[in-house]
Amino acid sequence: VQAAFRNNLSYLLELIGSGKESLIFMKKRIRHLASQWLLATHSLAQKLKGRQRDQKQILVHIGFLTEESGDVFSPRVLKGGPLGEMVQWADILAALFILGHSLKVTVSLKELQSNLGVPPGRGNCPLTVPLPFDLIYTDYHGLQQMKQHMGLSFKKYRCRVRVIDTFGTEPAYNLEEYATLHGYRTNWGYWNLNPKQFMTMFPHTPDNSFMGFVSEELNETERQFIKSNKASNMAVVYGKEASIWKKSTIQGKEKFLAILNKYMEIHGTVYYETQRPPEVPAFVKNHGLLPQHEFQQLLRKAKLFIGFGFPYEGPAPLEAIANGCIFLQSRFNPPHSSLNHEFFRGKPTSREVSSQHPYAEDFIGKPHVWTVDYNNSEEFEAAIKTIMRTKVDPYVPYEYTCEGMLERIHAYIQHQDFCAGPSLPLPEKPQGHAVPSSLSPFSLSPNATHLVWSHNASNTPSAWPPVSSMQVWVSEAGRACTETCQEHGLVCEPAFFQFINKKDVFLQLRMSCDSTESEMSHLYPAVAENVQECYLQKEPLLFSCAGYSTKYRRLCPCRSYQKGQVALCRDCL
Ligand code: U2F
Repeated sequence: VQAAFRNNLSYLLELIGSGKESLIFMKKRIRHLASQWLLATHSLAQKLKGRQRDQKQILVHIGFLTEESGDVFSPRVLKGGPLGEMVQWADILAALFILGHSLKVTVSLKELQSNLGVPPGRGNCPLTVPLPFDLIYTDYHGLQQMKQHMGLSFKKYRCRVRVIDTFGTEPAYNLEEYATLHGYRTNWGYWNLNPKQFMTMFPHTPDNSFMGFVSEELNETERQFIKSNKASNMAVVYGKEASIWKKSTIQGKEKFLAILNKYMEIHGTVYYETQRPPEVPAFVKNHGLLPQHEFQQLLRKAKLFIGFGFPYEGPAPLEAIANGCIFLQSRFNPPHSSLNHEFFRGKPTSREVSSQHPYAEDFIGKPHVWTVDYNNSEEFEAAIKTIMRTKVDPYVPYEYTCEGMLERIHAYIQHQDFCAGPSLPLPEKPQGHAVPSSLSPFSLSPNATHLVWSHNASNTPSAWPPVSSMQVWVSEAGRACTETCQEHGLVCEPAFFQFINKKDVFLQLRMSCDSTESEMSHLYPAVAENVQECYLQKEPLLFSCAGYSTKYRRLCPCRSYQKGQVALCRDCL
């Protein structure tokens, strides 16, 4: 069945159900963004020009909102608790619905069971009926529930699952056997999924798929209005819970708040019950927690949105920038990660977070984003002074617009298939003779720095993203493929590892291999240059953009990407 774009969101609101504050928040958001979604639908429809799109049967099971996993978020919606996850789920639901798919939404175990066809009270009996869904979007909590209640079918159907996973899951943590042997076990488990089945809030780990959310775009009238109404001396502090003011992850807050107070009027939206929270200094104008729409109105007047180091990687800085603010944040030196910071401890990633919001730092940057050392009073004060003089326009990166999100999810749904095996046999046997270069699909670039795909169309494997967008680079020792690709204006593409996991590729790149082994390691394919040993990957689930070690130079499969839509290469739609 062809999927037809929908032009009305009211049926979705019925599907979502009611009762919980979290659901009320999500529905309010969907209602408020409805006109933006519809405009975006129109432009995407034009871009896709009536292309065939299959309608999928989709189950959305929001595990963290189920009573069975504690639902700690719903009671905190009106008290300054995290809203980022709800922002994202609201947008995912809107996008899937607008793209014309058939949706079921569940937020309790009972509903999950009845949708999966498990008779109530028959807990973990193995499912014998076929799964009535092509795709299931859920989270780590939901995954656990499905494993418990789907019996043997879980293994069979897990390739249809997509896991919404804010901070990301690196391959080394995902594969049970490997995680257990090498100290990558975490509370979140190891699910042996294809790492691309994990979908993140920001495009921070190319090993996972970037799902994202949307930030409201302003029309011309609103942009003009903002320009003439900005108060150049008004700052809003990022953080809606008093605890953020108390135990912010950066030291000496009093000092830099005092500096800021010399130049600007400081506003906050910190939740309180009856009295002003004692953590918030008297000179701060606190509005209390605002409804999302009013919070965004406040940002329209403000010049500066300032972060105290927590929360990490939330939606608010993008909203501030979309409303014409400059975002000022603290650099983390050394970077925060699961190895050194409580918040990330036990999360299935070793990613190093270089500031409160690395996406804002790396993908947006100046003039919208200033990342400074808060311990350096002079640097901090100079930044404030410059920010007050700097004019910026409201800005939303394309990948965070409604159209960008629709385009990306459309591409994933039509092209990502984790139920089919890899399209080439894996792994290649390292023994025997190397394939003569004339048969290799790659050719060496003129300056001999990297390989490009050069095979003629008839031999090109049908992969997504298309292999024509691939370049193969070798990392420096100690560098990950994530950064290596980035250095060349590209992005690491794990789907391409299968094509470069070959002895012949080392030879073509003029790496000398005295021996070639095939082993399980999230660092392979790689070469240990000092001993001239080359290593191929034995386990496709361990292909990792993120892995690095000073012992190895890694083979990195990179691809081009569209500016403002890093998830897609040219010709990827
Ligand atoms: C992040 O969660 P948070 O909810 O703390 O993220 P924020 O960036 O603060 O923003 C969430 C939304 O809260 C809204 C605002 C944002 O869309 O419009 N809001 C509001 O409605 N009223 C107000 O007064 C102020 C803001 C992240 F998203 C999570 O994934 C993490 O778990 C969490 C901890 O790192 O940080």
